[in-house]
Amino acid sequence: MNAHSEMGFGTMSIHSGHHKDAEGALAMPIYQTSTFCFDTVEEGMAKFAKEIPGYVYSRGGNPTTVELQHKIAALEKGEACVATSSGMGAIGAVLITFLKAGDHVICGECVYGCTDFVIRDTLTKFGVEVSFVDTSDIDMLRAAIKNNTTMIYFETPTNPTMKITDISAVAQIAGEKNIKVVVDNTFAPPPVQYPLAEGADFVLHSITKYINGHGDVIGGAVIGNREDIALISGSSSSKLCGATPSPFNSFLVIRGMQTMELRMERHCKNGLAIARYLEGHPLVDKVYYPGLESSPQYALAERQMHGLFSGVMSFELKEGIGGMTSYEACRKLLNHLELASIAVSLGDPGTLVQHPASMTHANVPKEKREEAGITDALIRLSAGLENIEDILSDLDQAFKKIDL
Ligand code: LCS
Repeated sequence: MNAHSEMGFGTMSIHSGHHKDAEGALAMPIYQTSTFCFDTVEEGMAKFAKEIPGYVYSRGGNPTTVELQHKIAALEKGEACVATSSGMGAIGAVLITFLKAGDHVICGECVYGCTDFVIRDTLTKFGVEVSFVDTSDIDMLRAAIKNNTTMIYFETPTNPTMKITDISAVAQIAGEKNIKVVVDNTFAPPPVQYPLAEGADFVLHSITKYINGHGDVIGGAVIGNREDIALISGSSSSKLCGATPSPFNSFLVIRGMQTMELRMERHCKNGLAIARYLEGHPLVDKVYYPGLESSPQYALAERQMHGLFSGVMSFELKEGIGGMTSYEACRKLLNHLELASIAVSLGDPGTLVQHPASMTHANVPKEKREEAGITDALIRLSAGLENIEDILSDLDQAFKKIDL
């Protein structure tokens, strides 16, 4: 924990970190180097043996990336962090480090499409048993635990259906049985939600999204206790399997993080306003956003997400608009948007829309997709930082074009 850990979120995102630059540079320098020189063979030997501190090779550690790790750990109120070259790198790091053949993993029934693939396909190839369970249903989760269950992995909110799981309830059940709880917090990063404070063992992120916040980096991070993070960064996937971020990307994320509180407030405020607009629109059938008072999970979301919720939501259109199926109507609506971009990703400055069934979750088998609520008519929207009137008027003009 660093000296700024008791300060407000906005202060911490600027001042947390440990780097004191030898030249006095205020901004974190980019140590764009693959390797580090030793004055003597003896010094190199001592650094490799970890008898003295210091950098040896950037796959194993780099000052710019280490500074980023200190900052992300501080933001999540965790002891330590390992940054990775992508969110999938962070997920792979946790799975590879802490699972072995014969273990059983419970994964949330609805997770990002590539996560679903890695857990369903890749893990099982290595002899890990997997069950997909709706973790928002605590009784179902409890019933799914077996003697060999060693990890419960979930997203809250889920991508793209925005379902919430009670992290502290899961942590309580898992704690009784020594099962590790891993929460993907990509959709609701601090200051929205703090999974470690709710009892999770690990929190991970695609920092590609809100943490970098500018749509120009692919990156990931895992945060947890010092011993567990040392296992990942010292001996397993990030160092030996090579999912290391570039120093330049680490620099960009450090820069992006400094405005995170302001950005998150605006993303969430715009998100709520758009969700309310969609809920009141006569052509919209359902809106999935935990910040709507009509959401069955509103009370839990309000507590766990500190009333901020997220900037992401999904929605379905009504059947029969202009004689179209809701699937046809949703494609047409997206094609008519002028300000919002059709693009996968979220947490960017600009509003993004996408069609999960054919894009982010296309590799999830159709039957499983539909069980999780990812229908062909579902649209996901990530509220950007634009002025809300402009986002709503863009939606308005597109709705008018499908309702001729
Ligand atoms: N976890 C979640 C919840 C995600 O949404 C994503 C990517 C990842 C992990 C993986 O992170 P990456 O390797 O891309 O940094 N989600 C995407 C999405 O919904 N649209 O494009 C990517």
